Amino acid sequence: MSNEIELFFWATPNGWKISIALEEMQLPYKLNLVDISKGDQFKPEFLKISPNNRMPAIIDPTFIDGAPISVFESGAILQYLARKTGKFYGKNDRERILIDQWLFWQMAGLGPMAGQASHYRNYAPNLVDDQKLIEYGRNRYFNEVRRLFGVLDNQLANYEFIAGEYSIADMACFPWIRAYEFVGQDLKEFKKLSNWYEIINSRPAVQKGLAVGKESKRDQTKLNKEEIEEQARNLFGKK
Ligand SMILES: N[C@@H](CCC(=O)N[C@@H](CS)C(=O)NCC(=O)O)C(=O)O
Repeated sequence: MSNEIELFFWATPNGWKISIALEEMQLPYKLNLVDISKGDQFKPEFLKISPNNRMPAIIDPTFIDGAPISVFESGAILQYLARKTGKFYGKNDRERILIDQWLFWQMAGLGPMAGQASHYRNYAPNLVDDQKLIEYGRNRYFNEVRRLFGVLDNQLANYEFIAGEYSIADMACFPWIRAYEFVGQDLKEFKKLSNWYEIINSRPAVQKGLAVGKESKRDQTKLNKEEIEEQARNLFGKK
């Protein structure tokens, strides 16, 4: 069996993160094109390794325990490859923590926001009239969150918690699932996710964590005009 890493790839910024890393680390790899414009990302065999129907993803046939391993999410792939090779991930924990901060900044900020900016500049104008853009944008985000809730629901069909045992992955996702009403979702539609939500919500440490800072949070429905304007200036750059 070949030792080559299989790269599931399409030529986009997220795909290039991994092709660049593989080249930099001089790891041999086999390219599998996932033509996202043709819907390859929804093929069942691809969903088995990338349940969020997004590329890039990899399969490494030679994981340390001898069994192959698959990884999706470009940030997790970069961390995996860097750990595997011992390259480009700092010399000690202090350096790694610095790298992690910028990696997560890219994954959670630069990437998603630049992606949406590109969507609204390059794709949305072909899909909808200017007057309909607000409604279109609202629906786009609603549908995307609904899809993501569904991805987690599927994951929880196989695992009690997101990644097997209770972990920081559950702690990261829980507050956003808890905001389901705020983001227009009906949790009842997602059976496993609702069940997971109740289990996490009943943990005393979670309740303690949720109570932190409660008293300093302002009730949005009670803000006056000046407060609304100040908030809009600070949060959304409104002049
Ligand atoms: N957070 C993901 C994002 C990956 C992503 O958005 N990939 C896009 C192309 S750049 C994709 O596969 N899109 C397919 C789709 O939207 O169905 C990562 O960093 O791996």
